[in-house]
Amino acid sequence: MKTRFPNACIASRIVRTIAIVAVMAAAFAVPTFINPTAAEDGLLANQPKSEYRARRQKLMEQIKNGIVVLVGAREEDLGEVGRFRQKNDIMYLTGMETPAAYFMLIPPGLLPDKAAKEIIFIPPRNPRRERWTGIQIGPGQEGQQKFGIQEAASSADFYKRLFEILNSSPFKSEDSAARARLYTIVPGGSNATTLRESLFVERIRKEAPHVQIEDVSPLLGELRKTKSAAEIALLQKAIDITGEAQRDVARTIKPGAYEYEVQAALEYAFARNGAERPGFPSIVGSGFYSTILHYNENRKRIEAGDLIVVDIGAEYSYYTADITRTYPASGKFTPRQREIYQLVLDAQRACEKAFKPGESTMAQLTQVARKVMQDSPLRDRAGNTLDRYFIHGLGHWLGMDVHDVGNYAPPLPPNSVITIEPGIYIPEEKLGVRIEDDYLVTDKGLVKMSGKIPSDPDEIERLMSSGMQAKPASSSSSKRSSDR
Ligand SMILES: [Mn+2]
Repeated sequence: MKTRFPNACIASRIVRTIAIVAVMAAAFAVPTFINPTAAEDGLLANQPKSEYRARRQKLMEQIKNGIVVLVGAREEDLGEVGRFRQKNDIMYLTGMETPAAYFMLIPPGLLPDKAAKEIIFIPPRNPRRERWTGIQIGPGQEGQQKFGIQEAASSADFYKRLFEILNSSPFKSEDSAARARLYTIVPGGSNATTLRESLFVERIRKEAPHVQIEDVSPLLGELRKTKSAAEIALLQKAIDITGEAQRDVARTIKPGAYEYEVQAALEYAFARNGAERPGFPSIVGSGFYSTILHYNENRKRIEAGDLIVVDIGAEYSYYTADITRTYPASGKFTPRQREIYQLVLDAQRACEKAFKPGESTMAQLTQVARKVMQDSPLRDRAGNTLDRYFIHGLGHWLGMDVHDVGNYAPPLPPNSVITIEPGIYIPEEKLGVRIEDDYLVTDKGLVKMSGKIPSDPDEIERLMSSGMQAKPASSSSSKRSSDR
């Protein structure tokens, strides 16, 4: 397993990111249905406009019998403390961060005598509000120019335009198989973050009950599952920033420190390196809490002898890393901690080795990890093998969502990005170990994108001891050094 760019530092990665993005801009042909006058230059959220256009084109090729409508995020959805973040699906297709927007895609020939159309609906300019919010690009020429989209209409006209289409003849055909559909996000369950989509679906069901509504999520999931070079570059950047943060974690952990101090250090490393936010709540779990998978209160004092599971991911330009390391509070693993740590690492390495391009599925790799634990001579206090303490899935897609979208059943396709994160959690020993890395799937094998971040137990101990020596000598740290 080799890292792709083993010697690159963060700064050179930024240059590389820009270079890759520029190459991608040139590589994508302009689809014919798009307004050719739209500006070709410029990036949206660090990706070329042509990239978003190619995604819309791909989606349109798959949906010929209906329109697609997506509802964007609103500022008020995020409450008093939230900073605006666009919803991932609409962001993926448009690169548009305007609050309270809608997106519509109409394939060619669906409406009689009408060409294909892609429309964003955004709020009209409001100079008084812009004194508070800063400049918001409005509908019309400026919106079309800025977002490289065929039409930028006013969101005030959204429902009028939508119902005109939904009440046109293709949506009212007698033959239900031939009838045009409305493709949108149909949320499952009552999830607050998808509430706006639910309200949209409810309104259509009420006001246009004849319309057949289809969930577009599976199609978008498959599109988002495989990443372009520009997306991979952004993920690599998020991963590198997270690597910097894990190094700071190793320097901060010591007996007597609080979990939130570790959180502060790592989130400072995120911000310092340009990450917009953590991609998910940072997990710093020490002692017993190392065995709680999604512990993120981070309030406990770290005690000598604890293991600390640190599961974190920086988000950079809408793409998040997800990397877990496990550290010994005192800078050195106990023999018991080390043997379990090594077993988890062996399980991860076995998965890397077992991976076969075009064949391996996530379920098969999970079995590989499980078998390593079953075959190990290590036991719990009752004499059981330790696979029973591997209580979660082996990994997941990684992308705009930390648990990214897409079907897991087929073999892992080239250009998908996955995590491999075996873990063993033994509450009665207050001992949890998880090791999580991020991998690019290629047709030649896995590329470990987080390979520069140490995970070998000796390297972890070395990293921690260099951190302890770098600090002004306190009595406790000098004592720990002499213990070794
Ligand atoms: Mn994960």
